[in-house]
Amino acid sequence: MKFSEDALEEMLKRYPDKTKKARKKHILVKDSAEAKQVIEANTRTIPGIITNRGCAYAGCKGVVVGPLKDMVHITHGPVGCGYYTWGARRNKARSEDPAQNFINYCVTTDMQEKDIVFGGEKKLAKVIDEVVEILKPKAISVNATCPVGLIGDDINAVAKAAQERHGIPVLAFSCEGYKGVSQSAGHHIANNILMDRVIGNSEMEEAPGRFAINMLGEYNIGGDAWEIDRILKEIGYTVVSTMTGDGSYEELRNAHTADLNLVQCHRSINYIAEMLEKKYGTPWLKVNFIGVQGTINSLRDMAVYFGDEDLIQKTEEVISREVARIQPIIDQYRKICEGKTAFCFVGGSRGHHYQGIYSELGIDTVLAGYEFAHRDDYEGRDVIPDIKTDADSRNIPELQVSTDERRFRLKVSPEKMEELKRKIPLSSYNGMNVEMQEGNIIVDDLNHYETEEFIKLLKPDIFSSGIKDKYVVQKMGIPSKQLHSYDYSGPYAGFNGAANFARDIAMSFSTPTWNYIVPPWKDQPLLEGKMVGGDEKAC
Ligand code: CFM
Repeated sequence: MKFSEDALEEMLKRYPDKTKKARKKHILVKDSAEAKQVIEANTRTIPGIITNRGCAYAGCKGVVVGPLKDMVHITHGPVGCGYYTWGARRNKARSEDPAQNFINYCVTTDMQEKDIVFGGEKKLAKVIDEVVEILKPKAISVNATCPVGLIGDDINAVAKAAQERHGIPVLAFSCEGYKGVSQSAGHHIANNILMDRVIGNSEMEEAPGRFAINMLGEYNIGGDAWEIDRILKEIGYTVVSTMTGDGSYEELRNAHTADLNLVQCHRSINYIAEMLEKKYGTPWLKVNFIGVQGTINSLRDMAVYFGDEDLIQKTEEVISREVARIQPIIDQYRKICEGKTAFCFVGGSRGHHYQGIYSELGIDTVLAGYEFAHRDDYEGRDVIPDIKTDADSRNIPELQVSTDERRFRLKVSPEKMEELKRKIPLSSYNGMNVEMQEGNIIVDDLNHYETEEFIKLLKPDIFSSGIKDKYVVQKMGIPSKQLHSYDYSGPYAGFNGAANFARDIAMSFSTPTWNYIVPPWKDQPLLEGKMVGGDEKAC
């Protein structure tokens, strides 16, 4: 074991008793000798703790809905909520019709105190009218922020009236920030409405080409989806829609025609994947296009699913050509990276997905975790029946879908499906814990105190996380790589992405900058304080 329970106890000892008990359930040391390692996840962050989590509005508008480029996304709320979801996530988009690409716009109702007192519905209706007049989008989304729910604005009624007035879809998302315990709630709300109002609402009955797929849970951060698209199209796949990076309302309407759904980020979009299977009979396959090996495995699994000889051959041709081109570049960078250690703490998928590429570079991920994932993202989907639904989860409506009698068709026979399930991850995801090395640590909702303490204990060579903790870590003299926005770089997916990632990580290790940093606490007096024994109110 690389990390002892004693060290963990020592670290947690600083918490008041109740907090310590609660946090302990969110931390695991990987130990395969234990039959089943259970982790607590998707529960409320204890008030006062500095978490990296976001809110339901961030998960809905910022993550799932926002990247749809031919829609205008209106933030109904204070200007700050709009501002902080404006461009920071780097979900890129381009369009053949630049007049229908609104990705760089930030539209908000800019709620003021007056609106909180007298209501914001009229203001929202006016903003929708202005958007239609000036930008003429194909569709509009209205995204609720906390005050909207608190004062009781009826955004559904406003959206419905505007839809009738203008003759374009106006979708209302009741994703008030406080719903659920994190942005995960917002993903679910967004999934429900996209499934209910957008997917399948076109006249298209057949996919526009062979081997038709939807790419789910890929948000084109730093151009990732473009690199995946390049590879898939070269092999011969027809990409019907990408949800939702560089995606569009228009494409999404046709998603029912695909033969297979690929799921990159399980956490944010597993709801749509399941509903598409139930409604249209389209199976979903878990893929991971991060890392050379992850990309190869995903491409081979897809080829197995379709079982077409020419497709299998083309897949292998592309893999050998790309590996021959990319591997020598990665091998150069690996010389710099080999033997190093990393922390890999990201939202709900990347904490797992990036471990593969780290290990390809010879880097051991000694600590990993998710901000807001659920137990199945750690322990695998088998655990879903054991997850207790609490009051926070019940707050999010479950959309009941049924089979579409006209459009449902089995893409593969039940026997073939069983056979395929034994070979490839169809309707299945094993979770992060499986791939963690013995003795390494898994932490759910890692907070800032624990970040600093774990860094002191494990002394990682690189810390990968987000903007909220990046600078604290850098001031400790440790390189930090943002795996949310990629720090202005990318793409990191696919073959070209793997080479970019290797270059950026090697660059972090090679710069002498870290030796010059003197954190403020090294040469300035510190205020000392202490907790009063075990009394929760004292912190
Ligand atoms: Fe999925 Fe994401 Fe992630 Fe996520 Fe996010 Fe993101 Fe993320 Mo930041 S959808 S769960 S809500 S892969 S914005 S593109 S990087 S926390 S790990």
